[in-house]
Amino acid sequence: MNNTIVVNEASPPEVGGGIYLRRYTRPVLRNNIIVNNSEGEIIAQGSKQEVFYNNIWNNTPNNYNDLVTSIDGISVNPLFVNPDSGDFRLQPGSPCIDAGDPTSPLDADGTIADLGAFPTYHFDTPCIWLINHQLVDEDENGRVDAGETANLIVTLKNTSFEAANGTGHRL
Ligand SMILES: [Ca+2]
Ligand SMILES: [Ca+2]
Repeated sequence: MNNTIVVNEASPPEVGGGIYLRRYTRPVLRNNIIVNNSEGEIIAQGSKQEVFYNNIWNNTPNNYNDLVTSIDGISVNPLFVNPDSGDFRLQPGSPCIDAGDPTSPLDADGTIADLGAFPTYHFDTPCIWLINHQLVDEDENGRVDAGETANLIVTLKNTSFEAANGTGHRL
């Protein structure tokens, strides 16, 4: 789930430049972006795949081959920020934003999951997220005992496309 698979190649006669699904497997492909791959995007051999909520687009010579189960998803340009330089984040307005399975865990901004590995959050101003925190006590026994000091280590990330300067940013 939530992979971004771009510009993979399989040399003929090999197939499955994007994903190759062997017979008798039952994978679930969900919330992925699979674009611009060559020699076959998803190749399936008679297995029962569940392929939902993916953006599968512009793969050559085709997007699917021999898939058994129904397919539900989109096939459009994902509007990466700068794929030529390896930046596969989603531009604001990308059709992959909020296009994931509504029953998947929500993105960090509380919206429906984006497709792919790099969700874009819904803020028009820089926003800094608390993505991890850890309380480290002196003797590392997991509690701050009476008279003991501890360090709170926080990890913040600016999830927007702009620098966050000054004050007033949301945590
Ligand atoms: Ca989202
Ligand atoms: Ca302690």
